[in-house]
Amino acid sequence: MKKKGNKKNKKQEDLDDNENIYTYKIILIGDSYVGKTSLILRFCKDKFDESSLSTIGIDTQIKYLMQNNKKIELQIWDTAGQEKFRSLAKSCCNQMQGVVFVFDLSIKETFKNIKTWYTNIEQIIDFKKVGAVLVGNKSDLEPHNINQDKIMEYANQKKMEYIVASAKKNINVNDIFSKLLDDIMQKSKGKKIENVNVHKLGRLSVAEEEEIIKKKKKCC
Ligand SMILES: Nc1nc2c(ncn2[C@@H]2O[C@H](COP(=O)(O)OP(=O)(O)OP(=O)(O)O)[C@@H](O)[C@H]2O)c(=O)[nH]1
Ligand SMILES: [Mg+2]
Repeated sequence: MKKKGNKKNKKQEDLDDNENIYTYKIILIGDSYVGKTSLILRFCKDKFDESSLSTIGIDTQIKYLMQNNKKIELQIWDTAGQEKFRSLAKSCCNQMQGVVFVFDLSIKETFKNIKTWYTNIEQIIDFKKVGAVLVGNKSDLEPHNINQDKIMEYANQKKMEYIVASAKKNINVNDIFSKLLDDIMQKSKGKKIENVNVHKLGRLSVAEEEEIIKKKKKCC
């Protein structure tokens, strides 16, 4: 006798990708003041705040987008770079499918500290399964005082894409998220991704879904 559960799973697998929405959780990590919140604000709202306040604990944002013909609900976790919040930021990483490591191109120390962040996070997540990108932010603040070859070498060694970006001038910000999603999808090809929620939202466009979320937010 066939089990009911198996039948249901088969049906779920057969659903057309157009009818599904994939929820991915990603997190931004890096020292305080490197521009994590600003990159998220630029990506989600196309805004920039010169006097952005330091994040306290963790913030989250949701962005709907299309990637590789898949509807994606991207849950973006914004961590606080301040020393006192570091263990909290690290502890959130084990639920993530992707990590964005951010440093400030104009402050050498922030790149050095990425190595420490990476080593700490590597203790709790496996980067063979979890996507990662390295971002040098504030590219508008020329000249940069960090040796780009060293950064490239580090990124190659860790098999991460390295993206030079500016939240202020909106340079390569979308690239950060699309390259990370590519990496996540590549690493999870043919496998079931842990913690990924796939659900049916109907045949709505991404814009229509964003509209629904906005309305929901207004009434709650
Ligand atoms: N010139 C320039 N300034 C930027 C850029 N991105 C962020 N900033 C500024 O850098 C400061 C810190 O930015 P935040 O986004 O708050 O930094 P954060 O990494 O979120 O900091 P924490 O929340 O404390 O961890 C703010 O004054 C921003 O306006 C950029 O691309 N270029
Ligand atoms: Mg912040």
